[in-house]
Amino acid sequence: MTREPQAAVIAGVTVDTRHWIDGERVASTETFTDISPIDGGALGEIARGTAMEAAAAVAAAKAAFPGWAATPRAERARILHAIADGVEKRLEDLAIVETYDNGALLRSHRRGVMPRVAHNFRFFADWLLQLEHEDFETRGHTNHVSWDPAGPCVLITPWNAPLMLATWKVAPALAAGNTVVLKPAEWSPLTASLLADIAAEAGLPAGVLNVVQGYGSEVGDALTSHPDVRRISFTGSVPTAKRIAASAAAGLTPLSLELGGKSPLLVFADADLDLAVDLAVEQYDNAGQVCLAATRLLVEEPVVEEFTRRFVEKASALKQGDPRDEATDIGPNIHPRQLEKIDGFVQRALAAGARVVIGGHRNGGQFYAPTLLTDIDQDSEIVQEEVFGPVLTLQTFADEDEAVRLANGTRFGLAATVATGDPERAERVSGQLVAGTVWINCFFVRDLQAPFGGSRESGVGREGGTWSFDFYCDVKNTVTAPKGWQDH
Ligand code: TXE
Repeated sequence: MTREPQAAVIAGVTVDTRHWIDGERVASTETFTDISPIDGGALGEIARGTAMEAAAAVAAAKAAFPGWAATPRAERARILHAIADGVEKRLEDLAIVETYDNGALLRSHRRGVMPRVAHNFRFFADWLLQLEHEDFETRGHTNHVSWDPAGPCVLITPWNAPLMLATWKVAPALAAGNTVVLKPAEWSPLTASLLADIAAEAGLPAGVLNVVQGYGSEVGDALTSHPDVRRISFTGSVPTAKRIAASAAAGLTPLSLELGGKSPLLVFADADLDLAVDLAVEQYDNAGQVCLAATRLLVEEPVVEEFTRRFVEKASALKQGDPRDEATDIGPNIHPRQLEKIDGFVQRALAAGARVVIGGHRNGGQFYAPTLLTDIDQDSEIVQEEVFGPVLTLQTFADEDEAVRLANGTRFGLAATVATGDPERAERVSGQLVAGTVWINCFFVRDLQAPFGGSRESGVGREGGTWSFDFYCDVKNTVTAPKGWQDH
């Protein structure tokens, strides 16, 4: 249908549903309907971008690049802090809109996610100011290494933590002096639009941040194959990543990929079992739509019975329901298609002989019951493929070697969690795990200065602290001859 999208009003908050290109709102002739996972209701008509808007956004980013790149670091940092101020000022609006849009808990958005969004800007602003490579000498010559901005960056982001994941990329890209075209996921397009408003109010010049809405299949190629794009950063699925990587390869455009996972939680018999159970139940957060989630529970044989008993008791007490309700622990899954996909994985696992410990079925509306499946083979689909729903599997191991073999036995390598009371074991095991992040007796602790990313099919490259600047900058070495060189 051809319509002129303008705005959606979500619980009293107005969100412009057009693109944001070169400091202006731009409509598309076509729109798509954004649906809330809470009740399936329409939230608004969103501009359905085409190659034309993608090209306009990259052109705006290209035109704005020299000015922003030449802006002194202190001024760039000041504007990033002003964006963080704006996020904090509109924190409640952002939290509410995000909850309506992707169904994750309002209390998490209020207390965890949106404060972290502000922190993303503050952190990279401050990191920029202290970013120096040491100069060094070679036979009297000085080497000066500088972090030069790279150019327009295309940032493509998913729906499971929309603004959080977008700003992990937007903040370092802008801090480094680059300009940005952000393409948020079509299932959760709204907070990116609010971010554009906030950035403009904070004084970010026109064209420095652009937001293109639409389906990845329709605007994606135009963005990722554009010859003026200097960096592509993507968080999402493996198949889409491979397509983007092929497109980036054609233009030799550097890219960073943060993809899915099938991370293990290893529970050794010497672990604090209550802690291990807490860590396991935490994996249902965000209805299981977390790339880092430790969805494979690997438990040492002597404690599996007791672990399972305590897990079932705790997981059964989780309250599934309206994500706006403070008492809710698990909200809906993002989209009917995602629910379909989750149930497909579970039903195929059951048909292949898996046993349900808890759940294993839909739970009305757009909910899937928190599920634990056991009696499964390492090679089975449910162990090997990312479900991206509240579905965990339980396997046992006899010793450390088997634990490591099972843990490493998928094509992913994003994260791993180890529960053990033995520090030497923790060191030994973590040293053998293939994972970008290993947590020992904890989960989800993430300092922005730490490297974050995945091995194998979980990704390419790392984000965080210096690693982000390594990616978003063209690092240059300037070698100067000794004083008096002209006398030679
Ligand atoms: O992802 P896509 P989907 C995994 C998870 C989930 C599955 C599918 O297992 O079930 O992926 O999710 C844009 N060129 N993760 O289909 O397609 C798209 O518009 C350029 C894990 O939603 O990868 C969106 O903005 N862009 C993950 C973004 O890519 C394209 C988070 C992600 O969508 C494009 C999300 C194209 N050709 C899903 N096609 C994680 N790592 O956390 C699509 N897009």
